[in-house]
Amino acid sequence: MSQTLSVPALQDRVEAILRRAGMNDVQSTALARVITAGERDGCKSHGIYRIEGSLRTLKAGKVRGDARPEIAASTSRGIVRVDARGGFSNPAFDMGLPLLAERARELGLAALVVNDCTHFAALWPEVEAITDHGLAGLVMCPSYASVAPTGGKSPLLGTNPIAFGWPRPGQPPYVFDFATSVVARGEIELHRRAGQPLPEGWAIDADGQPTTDPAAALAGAMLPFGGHKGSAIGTMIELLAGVMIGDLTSPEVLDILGATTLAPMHGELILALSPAAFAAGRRGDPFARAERLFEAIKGQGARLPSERRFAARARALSEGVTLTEAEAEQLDRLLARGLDAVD
Ligand code: NDP
Ligand code: PYC
Repeated sequence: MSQTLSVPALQDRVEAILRRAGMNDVQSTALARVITAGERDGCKSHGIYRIEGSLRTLKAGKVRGDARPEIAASTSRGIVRVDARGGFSNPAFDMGLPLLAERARELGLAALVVNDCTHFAALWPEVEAITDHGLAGLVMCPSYASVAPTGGKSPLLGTNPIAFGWPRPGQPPYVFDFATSVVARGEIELHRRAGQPLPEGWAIDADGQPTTDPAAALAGAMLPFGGHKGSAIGTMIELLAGVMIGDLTSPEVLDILGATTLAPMHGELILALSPAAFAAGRRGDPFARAERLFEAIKGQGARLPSERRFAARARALSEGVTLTEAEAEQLDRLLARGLDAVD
Protein backbone atom coordinates (compact mmCIF):
# COMPACT_ATOMS: atom_id res chain seq x y z
CA MET A 1 0.00 0.00 0.00
CA SER A 2 1.23 3.48 -0.82
CA GLN A 3 1.70 5.83 2.12
CA THR A 4 1.19 9.59 2.37
CA LEU A 5 3.26 11.55 4.86
CA SER A 6 3.36 15.24 5.69
CA VAL A 7 6.64 16.90 4.69
CA PRO A 8 7.76 17.34 8.35
CA ALA A 9 6.88 13.68 9.09
CA LEU A 10 8.94 12.52 6.12
CA GLN A 11 11.86 14.68 7.23
CA ASP A 12 11.68 13.19 10.76
CA ARG A 13 11.66 9.68 9.31
CA VAL A 14 14.68 10.37 7.06
CA GLU A 15 16.57 11.99 9.92
CA ALA A 16 15.86 9.02 12.20
CA ILE A 17 17.28 6.66 9.54
CA LEU A 18 20.45 8.71 9.18
CA ARG A 19 20.97 8.89 12.97
CA ARG A 20 20.29 5.16 13.34
CA ALA A 21 23.08 4.64 10.78
CA GLY A 22 25.47 6.59 13.01
CA MET A 23 25.41 10.15 11.65
CA ASN A 24 25.71 12.99 14.14
CA ASP A 25 23.12 15.79 14.53
CA VAL A 26 24.92 18.20 12.15
CA GLN A 27 25.13 15.70 9.29
CA SER A 28 21.74 14.02 9.75
CA THR A 29 19.76 17.26 10.07
CA ALA A 30 21.24 18.88 6.96
CA LEU A 31 20.96 15.69 4.89
CA ALA A 32 17.40 14.93 5.96
CA ARG A 33 16.39 18.46 4.95
CA VAL A 34 17.87 18.24 1.45
CA ILE A 35 16.67 14.67 0.77
CA THR A 36 13.14 15.55 1.92
CA ALA A 37 13.22 18.72 -0.18
CA GLY A 38 14.03 16.59 -3.26
CA GLU A 39 11.06 14.31 -2.62
CA ARG A 40 8.77 17.27 -1.77
CA ASP A 41 9.69 19.09 -5.01
CA GLY A 42 9.22 16.06 -7.26
CA CYS A 43 12.94 15.54 -7.93
CA LYS A 44 13.04 11.76 -7.57
CA SER A 45 16.67 11.43 -8.71
CA HIS A 46 17.80 13.31 -5.58
CA GLY A 47 15.09 12.40 -3.05
CA ILE A 48 14.80 9.38 -0.75
CA TYR A 49 16.47 7.27 -3.45
CA ARG A 50 19.75 8.86 -2.27
CA ILE A 51 19.50 7.56 1.32
CA GLU A 52 20.79 4.10 0.49
CA GLY A 53 23.80 5.46 -1.44
CA SER A 54 24.67 7.77 1.46
CA LEU A 55 24.55 4.86 3.92
CA ARG A 56 26.61 2.67 1.56
CA THR A 57 29.22 5.42 1.39
CA LEU A 58 29.22 5.70 5.18
CA LYS A 59 29.59 1.93 5.58
CA ALA A 60 32.47 1.89 3.08
CA GLY A 61 34.27 4.45 5.26
CA LYS A 62 34.34 6.99 2.39
CA VAL A 63 32.45 9.70 4.29
CA ARG A 64 32.53 10.70 7.95
CA GLY A 65 29.14 10.66 9.62
CA ASP A 66 30.62 12.30 12.73
CA ALA A 67 32.22 15.27 10.89
CA ARG A 68 31.72 18.81 12.15
CA PRO A 69 32.60 21.32 9.42
CA GLU A 70 34.66 24.37 10.27
CA ILE A 71 35.44 27.74 8.68
CA ALA A 72 39.00 27.49 7.32
CA ALA A 73 41.66 30.14 6.77
CA SER A 74 41.27 32.14 3.55
CA THR A 75 43.65 34.31 1.56
CA SER A 76 40.98 36.84 0.57
CA ARG A 77 37.94 38.57 2.08
CA GLY A 78 36.06 37.63 -1.09
CA ILE A 79 36.63 33.91 -0.52
CA VAL A 80 34.97 32.15 2.40
CA ARG A 81 36.35 28.63 2.83
CA VAL A 82 34.69 25.83 4.77
CA ASP A 83 36.41 22.53 5.48
CA ALA A 84 33.74 19.82 5.49
CA ARG A 85 36.28 17.57 7.25
CA GLY A 86 35.26 14.52 5.27
CA GLY A 87 31.55 14.91 5.94
CA PHE A 88 28.71 15.78 3.57
CA SER A 89 28.65 19.13 1.75
CA ASN A 90 25.26 20.37 3.00
CA PRO A 91 26.18 21.13 6.63
CA ALA A 92 29.37 22.83 5.40
CA PHE A 93 27.29 25.02 3.07
CA ASP A 94 24.90 25.87 5.93
CA MET A 95 27.86 26.94 8.04
CA GLY A 96 29.41 29.18 5.35
CA LEU A 97 26.23 30.81 4.03
CA PRO A 98 25.83 33.70 6.53
CA LEU A 99 29.42 34.87 5.99
CA LEU A 100 29.10 34.41 2.21
CA ALA A 101 25.99 36.61 2.15
CA GLU A 102 27.61 39.24 4.35
CA ARG A 103 30.71 39.40 2.14
CA ALA A 104 28.70 39.47 -1.11
CA ARG A 105 26.72 42.45 0.19
CA GLU A 106 29.94 44.17 1.25
CA LEU A 107 32.04 43.40 -1.84
CA GLY A 108 29.39 42.88 -4.54
CA LEU A 109 30.70 39.38 -5.26
CA ALA A 110 31.95 36.66 -2.92
CA ALA A 111 32.71 32.97 -3.17
CA LEU A 112 32.15 30.11 -0.79
CA VAL A 113 34.53 27.21 -1.29
CA VAL A 114 33.67 23.91 0.35
CA ASN A 115 36.56 21.46 0.48
CA ASP A 116 36.75 17.76 1.31
CA CYS A 117 33.04 17.09 1.17
CA THR A 118 30.89 14.23 -0.10
CA HIS A 119 28.23 15.54 -2.44
CA PHE A 120 25.18 13.63 -3.63
CA ALA A 121 22.51 16.32 -3.60
CA ALA A 122 20.66 18.63 -5.95
CA LEU A 123 22.07 22.18 -5.99
CA TRP A 124 18.84 24.18 -6.00
CA PRO A 125 18.42 24.13 -2.18
CA GLU A 126 21.71 26.02 -1.95
CA VAL A 127 20.84 28.45 -4.75
CA GLU A 128 17.48 29.17 -3.10
CA ALA A 129 19.21 29.79 0.24
CA ILE A 130 21.33 32.45 -1.51
CA THR A 131 18.37 34.12 -3.24
CA ASP A 132 16.64 34.25 0.17
CA HIS A 133 19.33 36.84 1.01
CA GLY A 134 18.38 38.98 -2.03
CA LEU A 135 21.50 37.80 -3.88
CA ALA A 136 22.04 35.96 -7.15
CA GLY A 137 23.78 32.60 -6.81
CA LEU A 138 25.81 30.32 -9.05
CA VAL A 139 26.76 26.88 -7.72
CA MET A 140 28.75 24.07 -9.32
CA CYS A 141 30.67 20.91 -8.46
CA PRO A 142 32.29 17.92 -10.15
CA SER A 143 31.11 14.35 -9.38
CA TYR A 144 32.94 11.19 -10.59
CA ALA A 145 34.07 10.25 -14.09
CA SER A 146 30.94 9.02 -15.86
CA VAL A 147 30.55 11.27 -18.93
CA ALA A 148 32.54 11.00 -22.17
CA PRO A 149 33.73 14.34 -23.58
CA THR A 150 32.20 15.03 -26.99
CA GLY A 151 34.20 13.06 -29.57
CA GLY A 152 35.52 10.71 -26.85
CA LYS A 153 34.35 7.23 -25.86
CA SER A 154 34.95 6.66 -22.20
CA PRO A 155 34.01 8.25 -18.87
CA LEU A 156 36.16 11.23 -17.92
CA LEU A 157 34.05 14.21 -16.87
CA GLY A 158 31.49 14.05 -14.08
CA THR A 159 27.79 14.74 -14.50
CA ASN A 160 28.88 18.10 -13.04
CA PRO A 161 25.75 20.02 -12.02
CA ILE A 162 25.44 23.78 -12.31
CA ALA A 163 22.67 25.89 -10.80
CA PHE A 164 21.77 29.55 -10.91
CA GLY A 165 19.29 31.61 -8.96
CA TRP A 166 17.96 35.18 -9.21
CA PRO A 167 15.90 36.67 -6.37
CA ARG A 168 12.37 37.85 -7.22
CA PRO A 169 10.85 40.06 -4.56
CA GLY A 170 7.53 38.65 -3.32
CA GLN A 171 7.69 35.41 -5.31
CA PRO A 172 9.80 32.29 -5.73
CA PRO A 173 13.19 32.95 -7.35
CA TYR A 174 14.20 32.21 -10.92
CA VAL A 175 16.24 29.00 -10.55
CA PHE A 176 17.70 26.49 -12.96
CA ASP A 177 19.69 23.47 -11.88
CA PHE A 178 20.91 20.70 -14.15
CA ALA A 179 23.60 18.16 -14.80
CA THR A 180 25.94 18.95 -17.70
CA SER A 181 25.28 15.40 -18.90
CA VAL A 182 22.01 14.94 -20.82
CA VAL A 183 20.44 13.92 -17.49
CA ALA A 184 21.62 13.20 -13.96
CA ARG A 185 23.10 9.72 -13.49
CA GLY A 186 20.38 9.07 -10.92
CA GLU A 187 17.86 9.09 -13.80
CA ILE A 188 19.72 6.24 -15.53
CA GLU A 189 19.66 4.18 -12.34
CA LEU A 190 15.94 4.89 -11.85
CA HIS A 191 15.28 3.70 -15.45
CA ARG A 192 17.31 0.52 -14.72
CA ARG A 193 15.29 -0.19 -11.58
CA ALA A 194 12.01 0.41 -13.42
CA GLY A 195 13.10 -1.84 -16.33
CA GLN A 196 12.61 1.05 -18.77
CA PRO A 197 14.82 1.76 -21.81
CA LEU A 198 16.58 5.12 -22.01
CA PRO A 199 15.68 7.68 -24.65
CA GLU A 200 18.19 7.74 -27.48
CA GLY A 201 21.12 10.13 -27.14
CA TRP A 202 21.67 9.76 -23.39
CA ALA A 203 24.56 7.29 -23.34
CA ILE A 204 27.04 5.01 -25.07
CA ASP A 205 28.05 1.47 -24.08
CA ALA A 206 31.52 0.28 -23.07
CA ASP A 207 32.45 -0.03 -26.78
CA GLY A 208 31.45 3.58 -27.44
CA GLN A 209 28.26 2.59 -29.31
CA PRO A 210 24.93 4.39 -28.67
CA THR A 211 22.74 2.46 -26.23
CA THR A 212 19.27 2.68 -24.72
CA ASP A 213 19.99 -0.09 -22.18
CA PRO A 214 20.44 1.50 -18.71
CA ALA A 215 22.81 -1.26 -17.52
CA ALA A 216 24.98 -0.87 -20.64
CA ALA A 217 24.92 2.90 -20.14
CA LEU A 218 26.04 2.57 -16.52
CA ALA A 219 28.90 0.31 -17.67
CA GLY A 220 29.71 2.68 -20.55
CA ALA A 221 29.49 6.46 -20.48
CA MET A 222 26.85 9.15 -20.35
CA LEU A 223 26.87 11.95 -22.93
CA PRO A 224 27.15 15.70 -22.28
CA PHE A 225 24.06 17.83 -22.96
CA GLY A 226 24.25 19.97 -26.11
CA GLY A 227 27.28 18.16 -27.55
CA HIS A 228 30.50 20.19 -27.47
CA LYS A 229 28.79 22.98 -25.47
CA GLY A 230 27.90 20.78 -22.49
CA SER A 231 31.29 19.10 -22.79
CA ALA A 232 33.03 22.48 -22.44
CA ILE A 233 30.84 23.60 -19.53
CA GLY A 234 31.50 20.28 -17.77
CA THR A 235 35.22 20.86 -18.29
CA MET A 236 34.93 24.40 -16.91
CA ILE A 237 33.37 22.95 -13.75
CA GLU A 238 36.29 20.51 -13.37
CA LEU A 239 38.62 23.53 -13.61
CA LEU A 240 36.78 26.00 -11.35
CA ALA A 241 35.29 23.63 -8.76
CA GLY A 242 38.12 21.08 -8.81
CA VAL A 243 41.52 22.32 -9.92
CA MET A 244 41.08 25.99 -8.93
CA ILE A 245 39.85 25.30 -5.41
CA GLY A 246 42.55 22.71 -4.76
CA ASP A 247 40.18 19.79 -4.68
CA LEU A 248 39.54 16.62 -6.68
CA THR A 249 38.47 16.40 -10.32
CA SER A 250 35.95 13.74 -11.40
CA PRO A 251 38.56 11.26 -12.75
CA GLU A 252 40.54 11.63 -9.52
CA VAL A 253 37.36 11.02 -7.49
CA LEU A 254 36.64 7.79 -9.37
CA ASP A 255 40.22 6.59 -8.85
CA ILE A 256 39.88 7.08 -5.10
CA LEU A 257 36.28 5.86 -4.79
CA GLY A 258 36.66 2.87 -7.10
CA ALA A 259 32.91 2.73 -7.85
CA THR A 260 30.05 4.93 -8.99
CA THR A 261 27.71 3.25 -6.49
CA LEU A 262 29.14 5.43 -3.71
CA ALA A 263 28.62 9.17 -3.29
CA PRO A 264 31.58 11.22 -4.60
CA MET A 265 33.96 13.22 -2.44
CA HIS A 266 35.33 16.48 -3.86
CA GLY A 267 34.82 20.23 -3.43
CA GLU A 268 32.16 22.74 -4.37
CA LEU A 269 32.21 26.34 -5.58
CA ILE A 270 29.39 28.72 -4.65
CA LEU A 271 29.27 32.31 -5.91
CA ALA A 272 26.98 35.00 -4.51
CA LEU A 273 26.48 38.27 -6.40
CA SER A 274 24.66 41.41 -5.35
CA PRO A 275 22.53 42.69 -8.28
CA ALA A 276 22.02 45.96 -6.37
CA ALA A 277 25.80 46.51 -6.12
CA PHE A 278 26.52 45.61 -9.76
CA ALA A 279 23.70 47.77 -11.14
CA ALA A 280 24.35 50.80 -8.92
CA GLY A 281 24.58 54.00 -10.99
CA ARG A 282 23.46 52.26 -14.18
CA ARG A 283 20.10 52.10 -15.93
CA GLY A 284 17.04 51.03 -13.96
CA ASP A 285 16.28 48.75 -11.04
CA PRO A 286 17.78 45.32 -11.86
CA PHE A 287 14.93 43.47 -10.14
CA ALA A 288 12.23 45.34 -12.08
CA ARG A 289 14.15 44.81 -15.35
CA ALA A 290 14.49 41.09 -14.58
CA GLU A 291 10.71 40.86 -14.09
CA ARG A 292 10.15 42.33 -17.55
CA LEU A 293 12.39 39.64 -19.01
CA PHE A 294 10.56 36.85 -17.16
CA GLU A 295 7.20 38.26 -18.28
CA ALA A 296 8.40 38.29 -21.89
CA ILE A 297 9.49 34.65 -21.63
CA LYS A 298 6.15 33.62 -20.17
CA GLY A 299 4.34 35.85 -22.66
CA GLN A 300 5.48 33.45 -25.40
CA GLY A 301 3.87 30.51 -23.59
CA ALA A 302 7.20 29.25 -22.26
CA ARG A 303 7.59 28.30 -18.61
CA LEU A 304 10.39 29.35 -16.29
CA PRO A 305 12.69 26.64 -14.91
CA SER A 306 11.65 25.48 -11.43
CA GLU A 307 7.95 26.30 -12.01
CA ARG A 308 7.19 22.56 -12.13
CA ARG A 309 9.19 22.11 -8.93
CA PHE A 310 7.50 24.96 -7.09
CA ALA A 311 4.08 23.58 -8.09
CA ALA A 312 5.10 20.14 -6.77
CA ARG A 313 6.25 21.81 -3.54
CA ALA A 314 2.93 23.60 -3.07
CA ARG A 315 1.06 20.30 -3.60
CA ALA A 316 3.30 18.39 -1.20
CA LEU A 317 2.96 21.03 1.50
CA SER A 318 -0.82 20.90 1.36
CA GLU A 319 -1.41 17.20 0.54
CA GLY A 320 1.76 15.49 1.78
CA VAL A 321 4.23 13.26 -0.07
CA THR A 322 3.03 9.89 -1.33
CA LEU A 323 5.52 7.03 -1.20
CA THR A 324 5.04 3.84 -3.16
CA GLU A 325 4.73 0.61 -1.18
CA ALA A 326 8.33 -0.29 -2.12
CA GLU A 327 9.62 3.12 -1.00
CA ALA A 328 7.77 2.94 2.34
CA GLU A 329 9.12 -0.59 2.91
CA GLN A 330 12.62 0.57 2.07
CA LEU A 331 12.44 3.35 4.67
CA ASP A 332 11.12 0.88 7.28
CA ARG A 333 13.96 -1.53 6.47
CA LEU A 334 16.63 1.18 6.68
CA LEU A 335 15.26 2.39 10.00
CA ALA A 336 15.07 -1.11 11.46
CA ARG A 337 18.45 -2.39 10.28
CA GLY A 338 20.66 0.70 9.95
CA LEU A 339 23.92 0.02 8.10
CA ASP A 340 23.16 -3.73 8.06
CA ALA A 341 20.47 -2.92 5.47
CA VAL A 342 23.02 -1.89 2.82
CA ASP A 343 25.80 -3.79 1.00
P1 NDP B 1 16.46 18.23 -15.44
O1 NDP B 1 16.79 18.02 -16.86
O2 NDP B 1 15.39 17.39 -14.85
O3 NDP B 1 16.03 19.75 -15.15
C1 NDP B 1 16.89 20.77 -15.38
C2 NDP B 1 16.33 22.16 -15.12
O4 NDP B 1 15.58 22.53 -16.27
C3 NDP B 1 15.39 22.31 -13.93
O5 NDP B 1 15.64 23.56 -13.33
C4 NDP B 1 14.01 22.24 -14.60
O6 NDP B 1 12.98 22.91 -13.87
C5 NDP B 1 14.27 22.95 -15.90
N1 NDP B 1 13.36 22.57 -16.97
C6 NDP B 1 13.03 21.32 -17.36
N2 NDP B 1 12.15 21.38 -18.40
C7 NDP B 1 11.93 22.71 -18.64
C8 NDP B 1 11.13 23.42 -19.58
N3 NDP B 1 10.38 22.79 -20.47
N4 NDP B 1 11.15 24.76 -19.53
C9 NDP B 1 11.91 25.43 -18.63
N5 NDP B 1 12.68 24.80 -17.72
C10 NDP B 1 12.69 23.46 -17.73
O7 NDP B 1 17.79 18.11 -14.55
P2 NDP B 1 18.97 17.05 -14.55
O8 NDP B 1 18.48 15.64 -14.72
O9 NDP B 1 20.03 17.50 -15.46
O10 NDP B 1 19.46 17.23 -13.02
C11 NDP B 1 18.58 16.88 -11.96
C12 NDP B 1 19.23 17.19 -10.62
O11 NDP B 1 20.37 16.39 -10.43
C13 NDP B 1 19.71 18.64 -10.42
O12 NDP B 1 19.04 19.13 -9.28
C14 NDP B 1 21.20 18.53 -10.18
O13 NDP B 1 21.73 19.42 -9.21
C15 NDP B 1 21.32 17.12 -9.67
N6 NDP B 1 22.66 16.58 -9.90
C16 NDP B 1 23.53 16.52 -8.84
C17 NDP B 1 24.80 16.01 -9.04
C18 NDP B 1 25.80 15.99 -7.93
O14 NDP B 1 26.92 15.60 -8.15
N7 NDP B 1 25.48 16.40 -6.74
C19 NDP B 1 25.24 15.53 -10.34
C20 NDP B 1 24.27 15.68 -11.38
C21 NDP B 1 23.02 16.18 -11.15
P3 NDP B 1 11.85 22.01 -13.12
O15 NDP B 1 12.58 21.35 -11.98
O16 NDP B 1 10.82 22.98 -12.68
O17 NDP B 1 11.32 21.02 -14.11
O1 PYC C 1 22.81 12.04 -10.46
O2 PYC C 1 24.58 12.37 -11.69
C1 PYC C 1 24.03 12.25 -10.58
C2 PYC C 1 24.83 12.38 -9.36
C3 PYC C 1 26.16 12.14 -9.22
C4 PYC C 1 26.48 12.39 -7.91
C5 PYC C 1 25.33 12.79 -7.29
N1 PYC C 1 24.33 12.79 -8.20
